[in-house]
Amino acid sequence: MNMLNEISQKLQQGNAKAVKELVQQAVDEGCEVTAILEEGLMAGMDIVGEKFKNNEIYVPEVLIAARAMNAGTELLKPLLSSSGIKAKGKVVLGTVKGDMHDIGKNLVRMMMEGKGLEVIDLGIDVPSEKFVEVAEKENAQIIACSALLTTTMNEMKKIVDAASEAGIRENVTIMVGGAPVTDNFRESIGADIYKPDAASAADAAVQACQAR
Ligand code: B1M
Repeated sequence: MNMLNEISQKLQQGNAKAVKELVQQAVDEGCEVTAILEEGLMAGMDIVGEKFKNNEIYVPEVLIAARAMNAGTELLKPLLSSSGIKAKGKVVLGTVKGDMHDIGKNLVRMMMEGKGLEVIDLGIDVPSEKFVEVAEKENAQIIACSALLTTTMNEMKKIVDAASEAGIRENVTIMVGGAPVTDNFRESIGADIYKPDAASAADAAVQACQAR
């Protein structure tokens, strides 16, 4: 098995220690940083994302794999910035105001980072104005918001309205998700993308960034 394949395999198994060692070894042996990232780490996370989408694995496995991914990307970060590789796009992510649920949101972040996006994670209980303020300041292509409560999902409409009021609506794709959210709901509030799970949210975010 080649080393990049081995990195992908160990990531899928959630073996952070092995991933870290293999990534270091690959760097030391002169392997290209982009290859380590794309053919090793991201390839592994893609498989994890697919399995998660198909209910072949569950939240704990994804979190463990994501931790292994982080162990690898931490090592590569300084090399990536010095090699001038740009992120595929910038996302401002958060759980909406009044909502403290963040497990799904964190999965979305990990999957997005696994796809090469830069994610600014605002955390939980984020007011609509904050999403818009940060997206504007950071020139983000995407605002991604998560809600787990039927009582807080209406905050998403406030985010769409706040983006319009700030004059940035045309410049930003607004993505919504979380257990109570549906595509009908997305349409009713004028948001752009609804995805039911973290893996498809990450795919859609990359596509949206590429389309801009
Ligand atoms: Co809360 N809670 N909770 N809870 N909680 C639910 C959501 C609930 C369905 C439980 C129930 O009654 N059966 C219910 C909501 C009912 C409703 O509104 N219809 C509920 C309630 C009522 C509450 C409280 C009000 C309880 C109380 O205090 N009386 C309270 C509210 C606090 C608040 O937020 N203000 C509360 C509190 C909590 C805890 C703090 C204890 C804890 C959260 C811990 C944390 O997140 N750090 C908690 C938990 C764990 C749950 C359940 C059990 C699990 C949620 C979860 O993490 N699922 C949940 C019941 C359930 O779902 N079985 C429940 C796993 C996670 C991976 O899934 O977040 O859906 P999820 O994310 C998915 C997709 O939705 C999607 O991707 C992920 C998978 O790939 N996704 C996106 C998520 N965000 C996305 C964004 C996208 C795209 C996809 O694009 C931007």
